[in-house]
Amino acid sequence: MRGSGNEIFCLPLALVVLLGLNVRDVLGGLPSNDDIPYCNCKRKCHGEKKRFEIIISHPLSWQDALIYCKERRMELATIRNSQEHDKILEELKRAGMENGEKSRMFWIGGTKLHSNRGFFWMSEGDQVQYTNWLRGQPDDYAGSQKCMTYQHGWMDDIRWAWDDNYCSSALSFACEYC
Ligand SMILES: [Ca+2]
Repeated sequence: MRGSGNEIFCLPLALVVLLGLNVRDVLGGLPSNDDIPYCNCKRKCHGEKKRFEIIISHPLSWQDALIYCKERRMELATIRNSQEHDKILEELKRAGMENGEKSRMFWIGGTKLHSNRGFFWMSEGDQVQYTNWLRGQPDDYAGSQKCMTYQHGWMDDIRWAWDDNYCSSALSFACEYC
């Protein structure tokens, strides 16, 4: 029917869409970050306040580990200096993994997947600067190792340090939070 009430409502809505205006802007403004549940997107987690949680009960691929941490409002762990390395060693001790028992390697949040600028941290997108690679690593073995693990070394390099590994491998992993 011509001139129905629907046309009166639809015309202004169509104009809003055509003009590229967000309907939410028109109808009362966007929510602030405080209104979005579980959003910690602006919060940095560095230094003293950083805590680690090592998950060894259900091994995941690097990508799934990333999602696991994020979904719980954490990040796949970042290690930005030797103090943070010492702190994760303390956590390994607490978890009874000090000498590579229970798990000899676990994911942390560095990758060079889809990157032409080398390893970067997923939590903030910043390039990895402090490094702690095992001897001979990263070797990008077979051109397929793009994700970062902590690994209990072997032979003449027995310590917890980093190795690049296959992102699809199911491994333990470490999340961080503040
Ligand atoms: Ca490697």
